[in-house]
Amino acid sequence: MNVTRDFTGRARVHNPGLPPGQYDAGDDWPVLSAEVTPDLTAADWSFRVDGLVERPRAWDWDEARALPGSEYAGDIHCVTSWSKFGVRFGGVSLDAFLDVVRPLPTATHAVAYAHTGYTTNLPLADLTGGRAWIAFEYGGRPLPPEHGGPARLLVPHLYFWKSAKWIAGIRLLDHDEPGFWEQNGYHARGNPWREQRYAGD
Ligand SMILES: Nc1nc2c(c(=O)[nH]1)N[C@H]1C(S)=C(S)[C@@H](COP(=O)(O)O)O[C@H]1N2
Ligand SMILES: [Mo]
Repeated sequence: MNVTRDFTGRARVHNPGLPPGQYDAGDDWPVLSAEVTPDLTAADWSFRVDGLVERPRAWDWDEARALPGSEYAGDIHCVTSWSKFGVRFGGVSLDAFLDVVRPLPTATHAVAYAHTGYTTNLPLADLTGGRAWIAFEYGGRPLPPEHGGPARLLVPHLYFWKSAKWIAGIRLLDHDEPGFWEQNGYHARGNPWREQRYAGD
């Protein structure tokens, strides 16, 4: 961190962990949902991986929770310009699911979809290598319903709209297929460090 003074003489902390155009939301965690929070219990929840894979399959809550646990501790960045530092999510690495279904060599992209119908597209490479999770917990507690509980996708190195709440499945494709926000002008990948907010950025 380095401290600079703005024109009023107020000290401002510039955090090098803050991507361009973002601000630190501090303790706030805004809720951003295009849908009404669904009434989705753990018993109703399931997660499916299919499309260009050798063995498509679905996991129910107990099956998903039985997979080896994995934590993310770090930052998240919303395209509406808030970032949140030092958050902690608990869940299962997406690699654990992909190891079971075995993506075909032709799979290059994915569409993640929610139990509500929300969709978002990602390059498959952004979902592998320990950089994406199915998250069940936040700060050691069950993920609150408004934040995607019982389970959400978490892809913290991309803008947070890629982290689909109430995640229902991921379909692997051989092409990029724009999701909900991407069809409405947002960037196909959404790397906050390159400020890929809108198509063409
Ligand atoms: N199902 C679903 N997932 C979603 C969204 C949504 O509207 N519906 N909004 C996205 C956006 S734009 C952001 S910034 C984050 C917000 O997550 P939060 O409400 O937990 O902060 O969820 C993402 N995932
Ligand atoms: Mo967002």
